[in-house]
Amino acid sequence: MDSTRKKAYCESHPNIALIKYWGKSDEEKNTPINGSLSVTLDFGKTKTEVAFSDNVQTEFFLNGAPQPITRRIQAAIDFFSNLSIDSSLKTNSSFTINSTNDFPTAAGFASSAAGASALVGALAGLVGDTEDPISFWNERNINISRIARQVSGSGCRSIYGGFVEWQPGNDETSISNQIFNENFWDDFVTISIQLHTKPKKVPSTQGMQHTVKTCPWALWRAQEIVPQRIIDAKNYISKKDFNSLAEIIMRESNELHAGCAASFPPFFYLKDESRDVIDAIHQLNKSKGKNVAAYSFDAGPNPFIFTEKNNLLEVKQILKTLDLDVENMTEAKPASGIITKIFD
Ligand code: 2P0
Repeated sequence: MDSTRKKAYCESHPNIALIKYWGKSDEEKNTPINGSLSVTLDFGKTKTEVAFSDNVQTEFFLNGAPQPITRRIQAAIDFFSNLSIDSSLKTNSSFTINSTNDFPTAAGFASSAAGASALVGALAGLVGDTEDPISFWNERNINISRIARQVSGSGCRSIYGGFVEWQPGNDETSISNQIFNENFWDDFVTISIQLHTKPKKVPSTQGMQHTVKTCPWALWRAQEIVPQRIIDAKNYISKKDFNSLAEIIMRESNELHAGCAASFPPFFYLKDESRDVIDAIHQLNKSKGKNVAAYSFDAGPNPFIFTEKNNLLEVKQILKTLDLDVENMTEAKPASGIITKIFD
């Protein structure tokens, strides 16, 4: 069988950061100013199929529509087509990449993390001719989360399932690791609320660069606050101590958005409705005498609410009492990392 006729398929889930990445130490290599910690969630998946191509240029289609090959996507393509570690793996080839998202369109996800992870998982599977690209490339001293990171920072965390840590460091050392798999905390539930809002004005990449340059305490937070939080969060997850983890999750979200507001000029992702959700969760937690729910916001106004199954009904009831202009509300549980298949 001519291995160049094979195709690789990879599926990957999105992830939400409990401890946030919001700044790069090296813009070209896409390394972060601090570590982060996320949970991979089964809100939907990106499915990517990659084949070798006889064309000069790689072609990339997303949901059937041709896409530009960005510098960062090109970096992953170049990596897998110009490998110098093993001449049998050298392809010098271009690829045809077909990617689809089955996210409920209203789930409120930026799909870049799952997209980057599925792309790298498929390229790594195809070039290695393997359905276990993580191990295959690890054995060759290549950590594929590093390549996913170069495509999109948060993408390196979607390589793995469950709770995942992304280490800061340089191009070689900034990789992700699974801390606990997707079955570890079965009661951990996430609700995504998609509000009726327009697309965000400030893309994440641009927003985080601006924050690092102009928020006077952005680097201080990265160096002095986040490292201990990661240690604490891992400890609380290991004990399934939702009450303590919830405070970290909420502080992390608040500090990301405070950093945007403390940038100059400031910029804002949260809306009044987002703040109504924040108030409601704090009121609920106060009435319970402990944190039974936590909110987190990415670079947008849409809340992600974390809770445990036994409190899910009550949390949903509270959210329904708010006068939110909701387009969609979806629930998710921790999901697996990449799944790769090879076929002819
Ligand atoms: C995160 N976000 O930790 C943070 C929190 C959004 C808010 O990672 O420039 O698409 O491609 O590395 O990963 C979104 O930014 O940015 C993000 P790039 P990315 O999940």
